[in-house]
Amino acid sequence: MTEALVKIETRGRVGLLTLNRPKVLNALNNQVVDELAEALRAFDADDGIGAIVITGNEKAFAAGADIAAMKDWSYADVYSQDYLGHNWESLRRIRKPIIAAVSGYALGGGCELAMQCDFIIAADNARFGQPEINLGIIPGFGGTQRLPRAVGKAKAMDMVLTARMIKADEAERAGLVARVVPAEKLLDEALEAARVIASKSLISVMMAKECINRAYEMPLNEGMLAERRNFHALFSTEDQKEGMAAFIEKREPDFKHR
Ligand code: CO8
Repeated sequence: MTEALVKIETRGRVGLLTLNRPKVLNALNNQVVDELAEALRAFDADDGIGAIVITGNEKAFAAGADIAAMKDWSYADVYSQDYLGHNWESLRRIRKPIIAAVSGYALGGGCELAMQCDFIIAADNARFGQPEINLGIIPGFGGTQRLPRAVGKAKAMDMVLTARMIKADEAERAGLVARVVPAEKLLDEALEAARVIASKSLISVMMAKECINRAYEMPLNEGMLAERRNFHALFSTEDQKEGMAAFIEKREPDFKHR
């Protein structure tokens, strides 16, 4: 039996996925991505889970796609297997929030995987980069698309064209990461953020995620309308009644959908 490359755990209502190929700095091959996609789909379908954390180890979140696996592939090989298509795309369809807890290197596909998550919490030793240009290729899982949306064109061009890595503090200033924390507190901080999210009404959490993601796909007017209609729809839920009643009654809400 092949060894699992993604460790799957639960902490209360939080699903925790740990990339586990430490000898190659968690380089992402098809097996890792298949396991990741399958675990994410299972957590998404599990009523006991309200939020998910993806992490690596102290030295690397992931140092990119597996160069050793890719090096001899031809155009026909990558095209026919739709490399970066199928399972990589399925990560986009997960409806529950996913936090990337990044320590050490998040390079190439590793940086792209982190950006694919809903937000990134970085350890102070984190390094982000898109070094594909050094290999005679370009980013292939959103680095030319999500990175400029996150950090703006100038910094994205700088990172993609020169392969310059940025440290956690620069990544935070640029808007790539939500928080920077001391390395030894990274997992606790990410799990606590996920626990907080998982304590809310899942239906409003998923709707908020969906609306924010639409901001990337839609013109402002359409996005505003989609937000307003979803806002209206939430008034049909028990959780809206409970959340507002709890506020007025000065108590914690007891949400049904979580
Ligand atoms: N693929 C395969 N093996 C890797 C990778 C990788 N991406 N990164 C590191 N390794 C291996 C090394 O070969 C080495 O193996 P060994 O011990 O057998 O020699 C081991 O991990 C440790 O690495 P180093 O000895 O190099 O460690 P250092 O601390 O000296 O350097 C670095 C760390 C700077 C991170 C260095 O390892 C490095 O530059 N790695 C490659 C980074 C890179 O180029 N990443 C981009 C890859 S291409 C890509 O991601 C395309 C994106 C397509 C989308 C994919 C979707 C997810």
